[in-house]
Amino acid sequence: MTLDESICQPQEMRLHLPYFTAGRVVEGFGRGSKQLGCPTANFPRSVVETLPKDFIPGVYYGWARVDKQPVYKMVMNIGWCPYYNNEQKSMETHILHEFEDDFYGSQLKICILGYLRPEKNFSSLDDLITEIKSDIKNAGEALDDDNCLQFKTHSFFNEC
Ligand code: ADP
Ligand code: RBF
Ligand code: MG
Repeated sequence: MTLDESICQPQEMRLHLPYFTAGRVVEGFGRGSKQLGCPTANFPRSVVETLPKDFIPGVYYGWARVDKQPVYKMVMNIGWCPYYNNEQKSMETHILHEFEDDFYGSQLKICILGYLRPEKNFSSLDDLITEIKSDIKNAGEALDDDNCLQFKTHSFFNEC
């Protein structure tokens, strides 16, 4: 089974996944995602602007590498965060690993493999956090599939 057949949904995303990109980690909205148990490494506008125009906003999973550290699982949000109604589109990556220190300014490489769900609004911050925890679990499980594991060692992560 090819990657397209197994995990690239919705249909329109078949053209774009897997999607590889990289950039420096910048300061995000400073809302204390870290305190909520879900720090997100934000990409600069230059990286967000290179996304294809028809790349669907939503929650995605894939692999991530910070500088020369190992490649880890990641889950990310792409869009305007309806709960916060942001004016600018963002790409924020939560890496499924406990880092000892922040890594602002580091190079972050990601490979996006699959789509989990659209961005949603929530009636409380607790509901948003509960949904994010479920996303983390779903991403972790999806990435254990052989169709995803093969991308963990992709040469993209070793190129300078
Ligand atoms: P900001 O609003 O500046 O993005 P966050 O509260 O989202 O702040 O924290 C993000 C920062 O936390 C990242 O830029 C990174 O330096 C650090 N960080 C530590 N652990 C992780 C992790 N597991 N995933 C993503 N970022 C992490
Ligand atoms: N923000 C939303 O407004 N709606 C969402 O459905 C949503 N889903 C997210 C899923 C994941 C896995 C992550 C990491 C973030 C998500 N966010 C969502 C973004 C969240 O609001 C953001 O990380 C914080 O506002 C900090 O910028
Ligand atoms: Mg962030």
